[in-house]
Amino acid sequence: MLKNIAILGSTGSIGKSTLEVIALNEKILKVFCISANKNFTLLANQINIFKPKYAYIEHKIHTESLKKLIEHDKTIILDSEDNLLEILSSDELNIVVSSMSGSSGLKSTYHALASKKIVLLANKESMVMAGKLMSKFINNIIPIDSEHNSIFQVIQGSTHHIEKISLTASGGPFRNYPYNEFSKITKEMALKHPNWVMGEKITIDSATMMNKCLEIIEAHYLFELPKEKIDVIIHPESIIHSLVEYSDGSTLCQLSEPDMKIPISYALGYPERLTSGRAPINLTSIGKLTFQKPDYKKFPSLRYAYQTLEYIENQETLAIMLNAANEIAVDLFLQNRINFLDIYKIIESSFEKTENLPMDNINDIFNVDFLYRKKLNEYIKKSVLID
Ligand code: MN3
Repeated sequence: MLKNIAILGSTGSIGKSTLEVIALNEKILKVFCISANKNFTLLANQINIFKPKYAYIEHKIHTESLKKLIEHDKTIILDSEDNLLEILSSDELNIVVSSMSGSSGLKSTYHALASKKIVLLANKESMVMAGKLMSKFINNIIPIDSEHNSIFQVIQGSTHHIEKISLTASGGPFRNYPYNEFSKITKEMALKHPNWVMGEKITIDSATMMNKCLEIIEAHYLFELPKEKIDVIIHPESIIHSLVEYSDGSTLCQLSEPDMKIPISYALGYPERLTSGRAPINLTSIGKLTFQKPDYKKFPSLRYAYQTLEYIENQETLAIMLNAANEIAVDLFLQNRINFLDIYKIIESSFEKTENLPMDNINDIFNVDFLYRKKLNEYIKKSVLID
């Protein structure tokens, strides 16, 4: 059966890899709809090559320029977010790849789930913000975050007898960097990830290890495991993408090159396996794999995840605050307006600013997110972190 696919965030790193995998498997995968934030030249190229039925650019200022670059009439350019959401519930559509960066991905991801679509989830922020609501649709979510995808591959739908999962982490560019130099870390230094090529937001998250913090929360919801059963292990080579430990002493895992096309192709083909364009790893040429315990003093981010999960049952808005604080801090760091350690300072300050507010539907989540961002911005201005 031909699968019709929508890619939200097609010009980002995950979106581009998804299109590469689709091109290798044209007989079974078809691009139905693509959307991008503002990169209209790349979006136009993608439209010219893949001829999707629909396309959408979020920054409407670029809609006309986009239309001028399209060389055929097979694609309808949608002119509003509402139209995009309508297409996401179309009967013709099978799979939605949620690959936008940050909290902006939540609305369309949630809409796709509520429309009973299979969602391939790369946008971990939406799971962090709305984990409880999204859990209702857990059987329709296939993770493409490499760690969670590897666990998904291993457990085959059952968390029976799991003692613990260990999310592997490369440790980012500052794994061996002296802690007393952390305040001097620049944006350029932080944007150089040793193993993965990714967008700016997630690359900074990897440098602060906030990425792993968000992934712990993501894993909690995806696999319905308590925080005691979720661990992190540093594995600088990024070959093993996570470990699942069972009560009988067995540990299972999935190994591959650090290339997102592998988890993406697994998720697109599930339950079959497709061509990803990558060959299996060659262990004799890799030689050795190494592991370390994470350094909680250098990277307090991991602690934030456990702190959040400890109280989340009674204080559901905690994870929204954590995510908002991180997004605001990363944004300021990318603008060179705060230093690296200020990112942690902003996040740490955020914990005490949460309230116990009702979170019964998706709009409640947007309202809380809006309120918390306002609070955070006021705090940041007041505490002279920025001028
Ligand atoms: Mn990951």
